This record gives sequence, C-alpha cells and structure tokens, in this order.
Amino acid sequence: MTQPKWWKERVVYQIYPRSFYDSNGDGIGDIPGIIQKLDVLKDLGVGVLWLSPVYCSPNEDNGYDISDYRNINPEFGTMADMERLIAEANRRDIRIVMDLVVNHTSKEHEWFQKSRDKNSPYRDYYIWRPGKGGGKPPNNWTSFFAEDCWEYDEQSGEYYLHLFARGMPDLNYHNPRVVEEVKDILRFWLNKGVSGFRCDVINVIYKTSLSDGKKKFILTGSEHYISQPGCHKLLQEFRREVLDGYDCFTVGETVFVTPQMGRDLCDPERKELDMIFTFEHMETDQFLVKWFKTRFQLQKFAKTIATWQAALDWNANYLENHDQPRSVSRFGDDKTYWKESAKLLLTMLFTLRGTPYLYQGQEIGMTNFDFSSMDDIKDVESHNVYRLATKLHLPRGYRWKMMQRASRDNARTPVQWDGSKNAGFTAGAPWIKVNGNYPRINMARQMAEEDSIRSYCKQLIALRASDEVLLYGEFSVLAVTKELFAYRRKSGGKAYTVLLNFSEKTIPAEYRGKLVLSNYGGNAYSGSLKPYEAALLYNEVIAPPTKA
Ligand code: TEU
Ligand code: CA
Repeated sequence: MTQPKWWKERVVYQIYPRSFYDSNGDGIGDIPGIIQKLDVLKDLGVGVLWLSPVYCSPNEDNGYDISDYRNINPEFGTMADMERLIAEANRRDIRIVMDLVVNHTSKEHEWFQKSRDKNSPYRDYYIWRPGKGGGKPPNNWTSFFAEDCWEYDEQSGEYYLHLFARGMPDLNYHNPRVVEEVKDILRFWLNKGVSGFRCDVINVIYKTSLSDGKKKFILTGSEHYISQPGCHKLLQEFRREVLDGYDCFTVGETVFVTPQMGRDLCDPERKELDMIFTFEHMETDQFLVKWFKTRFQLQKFAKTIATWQAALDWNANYLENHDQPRSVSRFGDDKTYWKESAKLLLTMLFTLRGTPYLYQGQEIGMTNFDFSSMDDIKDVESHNVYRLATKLHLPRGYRWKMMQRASRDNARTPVQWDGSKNAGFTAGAPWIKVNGNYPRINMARQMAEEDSIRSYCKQLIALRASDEVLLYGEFSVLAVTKELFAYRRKSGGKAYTVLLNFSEKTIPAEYRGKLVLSNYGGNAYSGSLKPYEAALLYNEVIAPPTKA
C-alpha cells in the first residue's frame, strides 16, 4: 500500500537560479530575484522549489562544481538572502529542496587543494592513483563529458579521477571521513529549514574498484560504479543517521538504472531514496548518445513511461530540466501546434502517477534556443562535445545540428517574464542570450490570458492537488499507437481516462466519460481527438472502453 506523504501530493518546481530572475542588473539570476517571484509561483500552485546549486562555485559547470557547501555563491546573494528565501517560501507554504552534489567537488574546494599534498590528511578525500607508465592514465575509463576522466597533477605526480568535467574531482567514499562530511552538510541545510535534497548522480558515488572497464561506446568503466552495493549501504546510512530525523524527502538523479535497480533504490523498506529520476524515456529519441537524435516516436516513448509507471510504486515524473532540451520543441510541435502540444505534455506530466517536476519556463511553453553559433553557447559539456566532433571531422553543419538538438543551453536561456527588453529577466546584459521569441512567449502575457499554457497548467495543478484518483490512483495503459497514448488512473469506484493525441492528425479515440479538461476547451467529449488534443475524462462507474 502506498503511504500518503506531503511530497507525493505537491508539485515540485525546479529553479535554475542563474536564469530565473535577476534582481540587481548584473545579468545573473539571484536569490532575491527568486524571493520577488514567490507570489507568482504560489499563484501557479507549486508546493516545493528545488534550487539547482546556489553554493560557492567557480562555475566550470554552473554550480555543479561546488567549492564551499556551506556558503552561497556571491553572484546569487548571501546566506542571509538564502535564509530569507526559506522563511518567505515557508510563509507561503512552499518548501525548499537543495541540490546535493557530492559525487564530486570543485577542484577549488579546500579539501581538494589540501589533498594535492600527498601527506595531507585530505589526500584520501579524493581518488588519486599513479599512472600506468608510458604517460598512460591509471585505467581506461571515460567521462560523462566527452573527455578523459583522469587528470595528472604535477604537484603530487599522480592522477585524480573525475567522471565529469576536469575541474570536478570525484570524492572517495571508501574514506569514512568523507561520509561524515556529507552527513554534516545534510544536517547543516536541514537545520536551516530545507525540506529535502535532489541528489545529483547519486548512484555513481561509490567506486567498487578501479580496474579497467569493458570497452564501450560510452562510459567505459561504468560497471565498476553504477548502483554498487557500497552505494546502497551509504544511502541507507545517510537516511538512518540523518534524514530520518527530519521531515524531508530525497529524489535521486540516477543514471543507467534498470527497473530492478530503481526498485532497490526506492523500496520504502530498504530506506534509501524516496524517488528517482530515470532517463529512459528521455533516451527514446536518441541513437546511442543524446547528440545523435532520431525522430520522436510516441510508441517507444509511451511504452517506456508505462514500463516505469508499472516498475516503481512512486515515480519522479519530468519532461524537462536544466540538462534537457525543451519538451515542446522535442516531443511536441513548437510551431503550428505550440500551444496545444505544450498543454498536452503538461496534461501527461500531471496525470501520471508520481510527483510531478516542472522546470522553470515549462509552464509558459518556452522553446529551445534560437542561437546561431558556438559563441552563444556557454555550457561546458556542449563545448567539449563540439570539440570532439570537430576532431572526428564531423561536418560543421552537422555539429551545429547536434548542438541545436541536444545542448543543455536549450533549457538555460533566461525565463521570459514579459515583453520588455531582455524579456524582463535583467536590467543589464544577460549572462546567456534571451530567446528572441519572448515578445510572443512570456509570463506576463500568459498570466493575463485565460486560455494560455500557464493558465491551463495552473488548472491541472489545482485539479491534481485534491484529487485522490490523480494523486494515488493506480495507473494502467489503455492504448499506445503511433499517435495515441491513452491510460487510466483508478481508485475505488472512480477513474480518469487520459487521452493524448501526439500527432497533427485528427484521430478516433472512442472512450466514454465526462469531459473534465481538454486543451481545446468544450464540455463534452466527441469520440475523436483533434491535433495534439489532450482530454481528461471522468468515469464514475468503470465500464470497459467501447473500443481499444
Ligand atoms: O547530471 C548528470 C548527468 O547524467 C548529466 O551530466 C547528463 O549525462 C548530461 O547532462 C546529459 O548529457 C547532473 C547534473 O544534472 C548536471 O547538470 C551536472 O553537469 C552533472 O550532474 C555533474 O554534476
Ligand atoms: Ca543578479
């Protein structure tokens, strides 16, 4: 039986602070900027804010490279601002969740700087190894960011491991002192009043061995660190010794998980994580790696979603975040059916079983960037990949296509607040270009329009908030075709039938029920779906569908 919990009933809104709202005109979003927009978020109906990292960082990876876990990056404000944000959010019954990035630190973290000295007590905080001889690194592993994952350090004559960017050395979880440090960081923030953590790449933190990996197209070596028994043990320890003492939750960002690994990680009995972000549905439009996109195929996508709905008791549902292209550009149609398809995707997000995660700007249907060259792109991963693609002699036009489809900066353009200069994001020069479509796509306009994407989003959030069936009802698939994804949520004698037409055709979908919500409006369901139509039907008595 599913236990009711506040974090199952609320909607989480992810803020990428750099791009959210700039309060002081330096071109960088900040914490006072978030405080200024709290009423807008409250109005939307969100109950939790997850902040991408706001800690001190040299920004090699925009904050995912942390140099001090207990202080705020001055670009974003001060600790006093952070405390004010927590208090102001709580006053509005909004909880704050922090990003916990502890697979690695920044190389500028004091632990790492000390650890470069072979005799320092901090040496074992990181993973140092001598080379293999002949200038070869300690093993054949490859990194997530298209570069080597060992970096040679002159000072100590050894290499350190970094699964991500060069300036992000991995911590050594074989060292009990590192484990204690993490517990202290958790306590520090929980005592400040935060209500949980989004745990960055949490299932790779424990490296069982450093032997050579089986050669693979990507991530050679990953069998030595994905969801290892040592990782499960650590998660249980954090939970038992720290998290269980607070009213909080954790969502793990878990890479390359199978349904079985997922069940192990969030089994309530084992007490590790409360829920996980899985990636499989985000990989259904790619070939081997995200940079080689294939056409969006609803069948693959919907089946993957259905598989995970069945696999886990409670999912963390998302279609966007700061690492992924915009969903309307990717799974919908950001041109002719922009409004309809953005609403359709939101309908799915809020009617699947699990906690919905909305990413900033998704509620107004923000689209992929309209950049024209690599100079516009800031992301370290994109630049690494572009460099590698150049080395591999991929044609320039193709390289740019790769960026347009998959660069993380697609999601990192500033939130479009209004039709004024720079979309009202900043009074200065934005750190990254604003999408030129802001006069048409912006918050102010959509807050005023009754049938805007944001208004529809708000309606969905309100509907879900108090509805037992949408919150806790069972999920079952009714149909998956090339165009249609239909499913049912059911609890007791009540059910909803969710019909989603992911195509530009009008299609028959003969289901019965009282029309509760549709992105085309209306108050009765006709038995067919218009292009990108989403319909939510209510069924008092559950009858089998007239035709599946
Ligand atoms: O992402 C982990 C992760 O798997 C991504 O790096 C993913 O591989 C990539 O974005 C898609 O190509 C987390 C954070 O969400 C990301 O922003 C960080 O860069 C990364 O960890 C390192 O901390
Ligand atoms: Ca600022």
